[in-house]
Amino acid sequence: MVVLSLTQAWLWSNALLSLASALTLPSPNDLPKPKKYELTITWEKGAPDGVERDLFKINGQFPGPVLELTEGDSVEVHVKNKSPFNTTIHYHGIEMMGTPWSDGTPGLVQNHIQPGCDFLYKWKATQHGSYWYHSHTDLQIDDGLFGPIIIHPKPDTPNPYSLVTQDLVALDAIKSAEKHRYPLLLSDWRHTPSSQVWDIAEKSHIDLLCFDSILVNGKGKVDCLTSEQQAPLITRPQQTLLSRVNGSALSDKSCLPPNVLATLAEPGDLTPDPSVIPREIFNGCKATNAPLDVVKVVKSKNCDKEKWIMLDLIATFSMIQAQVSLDEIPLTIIAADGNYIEPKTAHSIPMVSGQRYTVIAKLEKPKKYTLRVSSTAEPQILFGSSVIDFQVEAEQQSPDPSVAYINERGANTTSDVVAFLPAQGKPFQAAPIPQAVDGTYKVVMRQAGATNHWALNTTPRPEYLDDALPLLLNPQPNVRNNYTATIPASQKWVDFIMLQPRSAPAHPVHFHGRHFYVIGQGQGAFNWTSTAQAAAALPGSFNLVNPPLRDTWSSLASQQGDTWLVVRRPNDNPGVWQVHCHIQSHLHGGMSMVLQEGVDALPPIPQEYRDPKCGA
Ligand SMILES: *[C@@H]1O[C@H](CO)[C@@H](O)[C@H](O)[C@H]1NC(C)=O
Ligand SMILES: *[C@@H]1O[C@H](CO)[C@@H](O)[C@H](O)[C@H]1NC(C)=O
Ligand SMILES: *[C@@H]1O[C@H](CO)[C@@H](O)[C@H](O)[C@H]1NC(C)=O
Ligand SMILES: *[C@@H]1O[C@H](CO)[C@@H](O)[C@H](O)[C@H]1NC(C)=O
Ligand SMILES: *[C@@H]1O[C@H](CO)[C@@H](O)[C@H](O)[C@H]1NC(C)=O
Ligand SMILES: [Cu+2]
Repeated sequence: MVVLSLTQAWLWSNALLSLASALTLPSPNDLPKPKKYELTITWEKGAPDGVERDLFKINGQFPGPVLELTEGDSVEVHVKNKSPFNTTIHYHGIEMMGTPWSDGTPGLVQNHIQPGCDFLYKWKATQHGSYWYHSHTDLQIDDGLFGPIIIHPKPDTPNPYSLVTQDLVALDAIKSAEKHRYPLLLSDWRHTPSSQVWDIAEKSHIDLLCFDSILVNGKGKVDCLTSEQQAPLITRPQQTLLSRVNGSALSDKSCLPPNVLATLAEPGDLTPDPSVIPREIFNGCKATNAPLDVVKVVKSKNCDKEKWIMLDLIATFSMIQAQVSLDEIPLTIIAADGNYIEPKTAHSIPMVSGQRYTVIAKLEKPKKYTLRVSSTAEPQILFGSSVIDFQVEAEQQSPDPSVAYINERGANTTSDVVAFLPAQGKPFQAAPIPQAVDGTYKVVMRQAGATNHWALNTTPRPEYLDDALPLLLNPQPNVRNNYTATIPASQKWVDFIMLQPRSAPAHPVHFHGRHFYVIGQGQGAFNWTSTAQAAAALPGSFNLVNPPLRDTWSSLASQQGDTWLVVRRPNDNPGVWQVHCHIQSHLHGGMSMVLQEGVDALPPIPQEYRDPKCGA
């Protein structure tokens, strides 16, 4: 019997669906059982870096529990909101094939899950690799509302391990590492809840408020540097900014001070007012010695011939970008945003908010190895770490501290240190990408009238739309505004040309729904109307053969002039999808737009999503 998957069924029209059910749907007994999770959200006290504050917990823990799935699984996530805030849960990087209603975006596909209410998300794990779930409401990621998703590949999914080694013992050890992989969630953390931080940003029109620590899996400590320790770590761009204000210096939290940040406002912007920022946001650093995250890896004497580990690095950053490195151990990157790549070995990896890398490494000498996360963002010197505690049965562990490849700014400590370049992440067994597209959309990423207001396409998306009737239930194909693009189902492949005019930081651009190919990126004005013209003029800036396949990618900073990014994406998954900057304050400041994709060919929306009840 032909088994029609649920996903396929959802994609069919009503009429075909009933025909299909009559002919080919398996009996209920044959259907695979969905993998069910219950996530109960609460707002409680916690002290991730040794300083107590209010934060979100999920099932009593921060970060939330791992959703551990296998490619092909049907998944049901029952979210119970026992916090005092509206919320929604988004599954970052999950393409939601045929289930746009479970994407978790307020005002796009659902309304907020209000305090005391429930919501049942249903989707299918059509991919494998590392992902994460997180709130898509307000700045709740900054308050800890997230957790990891690991999707194991099906046994017959081709993998790139034989490009790492041909040795059968090593391959066996890698396969066993794959079964016991470790998610590592990397976050920048503040002692002040996000709603207060946003209020301060709104009053001061300064959005680069200090962080207090970096956490790995919700654990970290506060480090304070003296001005003597800061001095050698000050980067040249930071020095340039400091020199704008006579006599200014980094604050004791190692941040550019508010009066320097105020100089980032451009003519016409609302005037920043540093005086309304409470002193403790930038000053009053108090070091803590809270416990770090420890991954204990034990090599047993008899059964392990070699020990490999697989780590899923997940950047849950609110704002920063960082360099990630494991002391003394080169990392072999095998997947980017869940997609296998041709493996590349490096000593450090740059990550921006939302991105994931799956890495493997061979451990030999028993030792405690430090995993370092060092911010490379200008506003602050910020770094954190965790520990890989490697023990070998019946062997003495080396007491020596591990030797770092990178410093507190993510810079190499010796000239031998190699950093991974994301553009080198070529898909493993890449299928050819189409050389022409059916539609081209130009969007302008810009600051919108204040240093904390942003737009993804010229005009910020107003926040009140989060509480409107979800567009998925009421598509508006004729709407004309700058923050909505309507892409008819007839356009099978589409290019997005993302333009970034003068003076802005790099933005981690994230598309919901299907992943995209990063086909071009460069500096200077983008004078062309299509990718084909641009690629003909600047062949060195484009890759139409084996471009990276991602769901989150950093634009180039534009402090030295305009930059641009071109991504190519299939339009084969009808829905209402958000595109936005993953920096939480930029998203909340309006840097977001909506794609109504194939809304002329939407799958029938199940009644439970048309008419959600408070308690599911
Ligand atoms: C900063 O100091 C320089 C000399 O050291 C002086 O020329 C300049 O006017 C000062 N700028 C301000 C804004 O005080
Ligand atoms: C870092 O690498 C660069 C390029 O290889 C090299 O010039 C520089 O000296 C290195 N830094 C240190 C501290 O070794
Ligand atoms: C919570 O969500 C509901 C439904 O979208 C909305 O009406 C209400 O205004 C929201 N409350 C807050 C405080 O945002
Ligand atoms: C939309 O963007 C264009 C420029 O791309 C701008 O001229 C126009 O004013 C914007 N529309 C609105 C309503 O802001
Ligand atoms: C784009 O056009 C501007 C103005 O017409 C011109 O100054 C610039 O050199 C052009 N850039 C490229 C890369 O062709
Ligand atoms: Cu941004």
